[in-house]
Amino acid sequence: MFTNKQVFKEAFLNKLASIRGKTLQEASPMDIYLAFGKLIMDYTSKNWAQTNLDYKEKEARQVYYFSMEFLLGRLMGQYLVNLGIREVCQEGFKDLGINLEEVESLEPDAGLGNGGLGRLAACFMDSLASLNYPGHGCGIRFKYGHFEQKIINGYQVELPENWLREENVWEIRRADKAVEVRFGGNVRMEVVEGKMVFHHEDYEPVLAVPYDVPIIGYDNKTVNTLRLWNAEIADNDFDFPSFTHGDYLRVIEYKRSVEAISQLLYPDDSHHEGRVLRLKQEYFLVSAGLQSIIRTYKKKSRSLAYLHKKVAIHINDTHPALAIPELMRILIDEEGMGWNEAWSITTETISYTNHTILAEALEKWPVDIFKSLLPRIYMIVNEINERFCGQLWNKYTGDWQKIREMAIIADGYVKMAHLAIIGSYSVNGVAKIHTDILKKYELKNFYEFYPYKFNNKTNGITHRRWLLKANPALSDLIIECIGTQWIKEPEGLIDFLKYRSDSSILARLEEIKRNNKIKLAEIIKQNNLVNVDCDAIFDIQIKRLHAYKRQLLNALHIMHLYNRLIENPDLDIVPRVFIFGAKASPSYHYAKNIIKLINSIALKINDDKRLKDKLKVIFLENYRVSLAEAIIPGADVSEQISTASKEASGTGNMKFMMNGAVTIGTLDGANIEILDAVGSENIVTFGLTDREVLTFYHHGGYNSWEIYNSDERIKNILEQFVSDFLPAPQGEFTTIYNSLLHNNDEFFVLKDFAPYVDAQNRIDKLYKNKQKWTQMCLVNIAHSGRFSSDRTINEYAREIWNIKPFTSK
Ligand code: 26V
Repeated sequence: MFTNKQVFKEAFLNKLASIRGKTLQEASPMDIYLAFGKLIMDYTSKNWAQTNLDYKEKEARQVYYFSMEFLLGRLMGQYLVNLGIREVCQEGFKDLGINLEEVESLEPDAGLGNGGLGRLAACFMDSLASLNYPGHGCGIRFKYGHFEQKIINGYQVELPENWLREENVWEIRRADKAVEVRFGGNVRMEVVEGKMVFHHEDYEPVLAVPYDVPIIGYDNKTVNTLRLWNAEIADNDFDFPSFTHGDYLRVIEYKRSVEAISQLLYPDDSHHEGRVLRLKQEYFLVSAGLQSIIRTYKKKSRSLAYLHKKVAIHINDTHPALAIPELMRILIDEEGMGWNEAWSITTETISYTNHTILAEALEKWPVDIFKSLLPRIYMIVNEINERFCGQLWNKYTGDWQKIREMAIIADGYVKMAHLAIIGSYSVNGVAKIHTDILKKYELKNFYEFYPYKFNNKTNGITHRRWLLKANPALSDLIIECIGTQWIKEPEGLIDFLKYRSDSSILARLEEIKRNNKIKLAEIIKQNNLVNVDCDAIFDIQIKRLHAYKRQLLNALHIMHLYNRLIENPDLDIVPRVFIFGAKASPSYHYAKNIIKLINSIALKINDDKRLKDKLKVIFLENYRVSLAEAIIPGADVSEQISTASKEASGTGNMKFMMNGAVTIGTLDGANIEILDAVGSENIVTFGLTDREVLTFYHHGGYNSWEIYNSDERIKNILEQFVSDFLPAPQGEFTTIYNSLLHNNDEFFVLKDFAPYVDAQNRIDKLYKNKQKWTQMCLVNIAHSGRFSSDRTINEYAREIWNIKPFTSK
């Protein structure tokens, strides 16, 4: 293939001519990007086709990962790294006067996800392919990904993210593989030869057209498929009766309503809102996905009785939980199977991951909406529910309360988590503490009923994106020290520990961090017009904006530092740059208000000469995957400060440790496992434990006024929020003030304030001993291997999916 740069250059120039009709002189940057993209697709096409053929011929057991979200970010750079051709392309381009990084930066992020859950799905895709697992993704090709965030006058403003404006070079439309998904209508029942038969009639047909994206494994021949479905109107639906009557506008209206299904990603990951369109999206995804799986399966003309032997289907949270009744529908209505057999196949095929304990995020659909949109599916869910309640009755005879609590349909709602648990053979949480809380509290009843279904799979991140690609300088140093084995077996990073006392390696690690900080400072300068000191501590909190993630606690601490410095400008503290990146859901007013608060604090602080540049606050707009890749390598401190028990796992925490940042964190989610891995000397933890938090919730005993009245620092800061101290309209932050005092501080911000300040002081002390600090960074990097999604995927493969790496023999 590209054996040397000469070969590459020739291939590239040919491609440019053949698909853009241009020579290099005439080519625009976009021409270059598109031609190069096509060339990469050509390069991988043979392996892609071969992988598909192998899976088909060897009849390997395959897993399909169903997810409403795949937060892929950019693909070009990762493809080049995984194909092992990044260097040769870079050199070839250099000869042609082209800068590869600039080409890569023309790619829009595929922002088909909100946050952790969507990014996890993307990391899993990379690990599946890199470990040679037959595993594919199934999702929706949203026309508009997560919104583009602008900060205007300190406020978040949302713009549509039209990522498909230019051609998407990574996808292949497969119109021949389209399937039909049916909404609404009626179900007519008929008894045929003593058997009940169901006819779905007068439904609205929607054409689901797949777009396939290759998922290229690292240094192997595996190319898996991420299949994203697009909603379209079937050509022959254009001639439905009203059209012939000339009702042209209605036809266009109809077309629009069909296409709306894959139009946009819902930009909320904390509040379930029962919108019909969202339910339509969910059914569209699972119906299209399942039909295509069954069709492929049947090509081998095997009996569907063995489906579960060849196919594993995983549902990422409850969003694709309709896969359960949809698989039942296909097996019963289309394949003529009996209920019991269909149920046993379904429950041996489907497995489910829970990603949150926040009650307000749990999906439940009003029965009337559900029934009229999905009449046949509703009948099936109803049947599942009745049979399940029968089982409950046998075990808990007379305990109506418990039966109502566990039912799928109750109080006029269909509860998707209950459906997911009942219809799958495995239920997992995403970090030890999260799984324990599910078993002990949130899903206690279900754990009691199905103890064997519950298990933990601690999340992970792909080190190939978050270290190898995002931080090439650090990767090179690691390779120089311990070789390249860790790229395939990330737990091998532990060998780097040998260098923890090697002062020359520590010095180089320090230098790499400093250079990464310089790069980050340039981004800050460009975007925020602020100069920051690269010898300051870069203290970073980047994640979705949520009350429970407590960006507010961080803000309170910044205000506290500010007040201390104003009081004593000579205070001996290491200068700090506090960096934030976060999108708030457009309808989450409280979260948007916190963004305004942070920006107001930034405005107040950044220009105050009295601080002698010891404090800067930066809010980077439009946080997304590609920005995360630029930020994380330059971090000194990783802020993971959620209210204990609330953050199921967190994955940003893992990205930071892998890049040699020190965590300041609560005992929540995977922070606890990071603590176990690195030891208490290499992480700074603080605050209430999950037990304490849950005890306060259940038994009371917390009064935020008491803290306000006894801690002058807090009192001062809160009064500054509601006086004219900050540059913002009068009363702008009253709601925040009230949430802390008049609403009793649901997330224990005030309660954890003093411990947080102490923890921040420990950070300051630790950083003053630079050699010691760098040693902590090294220890974090060395222990980060177990947080690679390779470890996670191996566990899913062995303990849930029962799939094996594919070997061609
Ligand atoms: C919920 C909802 C609610 C209805 C509207 C649309 C929507 C979209 C996404 C979600 C999922 C929220 C759950 C979630 O993202 N959980 C995060 O999952 C990460 C991966 O497991 C984990 O690291 C984070 O701690 C957890 O918050």
